[in-house]
Amino acid sequence: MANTNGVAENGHASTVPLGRYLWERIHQIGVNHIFGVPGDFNLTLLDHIYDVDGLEWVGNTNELNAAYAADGYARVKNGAGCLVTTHGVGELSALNAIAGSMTEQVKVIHVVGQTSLKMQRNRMMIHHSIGFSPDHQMFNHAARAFRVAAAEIQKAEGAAEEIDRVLRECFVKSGPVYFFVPIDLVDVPVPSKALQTPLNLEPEADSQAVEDASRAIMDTLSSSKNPALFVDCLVHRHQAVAEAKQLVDKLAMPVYTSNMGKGIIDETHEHYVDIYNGGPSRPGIEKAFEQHDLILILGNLPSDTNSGGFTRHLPPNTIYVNSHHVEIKGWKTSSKVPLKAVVKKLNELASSAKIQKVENPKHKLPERPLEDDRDSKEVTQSYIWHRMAEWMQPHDVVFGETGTAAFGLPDATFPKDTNWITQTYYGSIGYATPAALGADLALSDLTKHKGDPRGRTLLVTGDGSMMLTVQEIGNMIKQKLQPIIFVINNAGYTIERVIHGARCSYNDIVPFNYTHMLQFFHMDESEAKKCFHKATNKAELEEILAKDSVKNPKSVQVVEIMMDMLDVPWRLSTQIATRGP
Ligand code: TPP
Repeated sequence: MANTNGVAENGHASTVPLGRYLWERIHQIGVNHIFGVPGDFNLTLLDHIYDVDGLEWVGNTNELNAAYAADGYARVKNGAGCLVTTHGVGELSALNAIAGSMTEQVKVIHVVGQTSLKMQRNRMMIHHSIGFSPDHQMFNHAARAFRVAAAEIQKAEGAAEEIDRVLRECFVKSGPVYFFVPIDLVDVPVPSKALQTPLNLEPEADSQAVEDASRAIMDTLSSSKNPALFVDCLVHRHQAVAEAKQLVDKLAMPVYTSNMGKGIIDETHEHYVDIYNGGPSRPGIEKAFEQHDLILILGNLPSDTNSGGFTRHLPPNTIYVNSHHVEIKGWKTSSKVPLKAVVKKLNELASSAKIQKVENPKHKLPERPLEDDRDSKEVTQSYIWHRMAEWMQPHDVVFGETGTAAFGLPDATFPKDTNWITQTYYGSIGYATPAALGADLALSDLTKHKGDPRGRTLLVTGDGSMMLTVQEIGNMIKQKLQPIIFVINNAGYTIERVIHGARCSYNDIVPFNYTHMLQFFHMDESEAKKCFHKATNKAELEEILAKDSVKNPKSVQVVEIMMDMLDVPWRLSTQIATRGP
């Protein structure tokens, strides 16, 4: 016999409500926190979250922030993040962030509470719909280009299988997926038997094709005189970080990365060289990279902002280990050759391969030149990023928001096990603040459930970007989180100023008085005073960085840093100068 939740008293229910099935599965694949905003079409669906042990509702101040938070959570967990929105108004507000997750191949699960089947069939003029005979699926259709799969649930039969299929797609393709749940289907019973078997989230692999491709890669590497490895961000998305690190040890070749792949390979590793970004690379790197006669690229993402405005020069025989296939000497494997399986196989083959020993060219590069402005008392772009990197600790999660931070931080060498997060390809400003909320929750999860050391979340954002999604700082306080937020106060959109219209009013912003921010977001007045810090020059910044309460935060810390409105990192000015067509 089943209880009110459809769960049998012997613990093995034959059915569960559809809503519960969905949450059980989402929890099983590693999600512990649900982001989103309630609405009258998802309330009963939200009720079922509380039925699942270990699953917690977080809630956000708007749906855009919820989707960004789910993205940040997913990146830190190296799994999926999840948000819930309501029909029309809610799902549409999340769409920009979902598009970002699609572009950057992040696993975000978007659950939409829809109008009832009857309302949909009769095209009723229900609130949040459009027009006189509204198509209630209009919003669903608008989101088609921004997801890798969707479950458009219209009946109980087959719904459980559809949920499983779509969750699997989220991992296999690494991207956002949607679940559209009509409000009248939330409580219909669906078979629960499948819940006893964990979902298989691994992509299907043709083992012979994986073996053949890996052997071909090893043969080509062995015949090269000066090979190198390039590790990019899709290695992370396809959950092959551990395997890639192992390969770096085994191949013992020089390793380069991109702006987005930074941090995957320990930057203090003996074989790590630097970011190779075509023209905007550190002095000496472009030349060193271009001397290699063969490059093995893992998880390439060659967008303009991730390739120095398309100025990378790769030898014609470059080997690409892509998400689902390998390209070698112009020959492409089938699509059943997943990245992780290939890197694993390469590790097996590497022990017996005879690969040319190549010295790390880093040791022959000139020292970083001293900055012209090193004696400046002001906080400058050429000073701050290296200083910040010295201050970082292993296991930190570091966000560089689109703006000068995203171009400045890549210049600095991070400690081991730093998780570097930027939205370098999609570049939607406002991303990093809510994503940092998601990340800090994910860090708590990892400590609680896996015993990982509690890393810190460092959010480095421009004042212009933070304005878009600043409300989520209130949520950080509410959730008792402890990120350290560095706000670059350079009086507006500096990155845009250096592209065009340096002093035009369109690059000015609405100025904030950050002194009151934490209190406005309901931090206790005396605590808020201790948690807000302002640096108008280097000496003040040094004092702040030395404080134990900032180094080892127990609550949200805000550090406002005053900088010049036209000062930019060299990587940004070089990238602008070398911009492709
Ligand atoms: N709107 C969105 C949603 N995303 C964008 N990328 C832009 C507009 C264009 N844009 C890119 S960077 C930027 C703008 C407006 C300014 C960022 O300024 P800020 O955060 O203050 O950083 P700074 O460059 O000053 O360090």
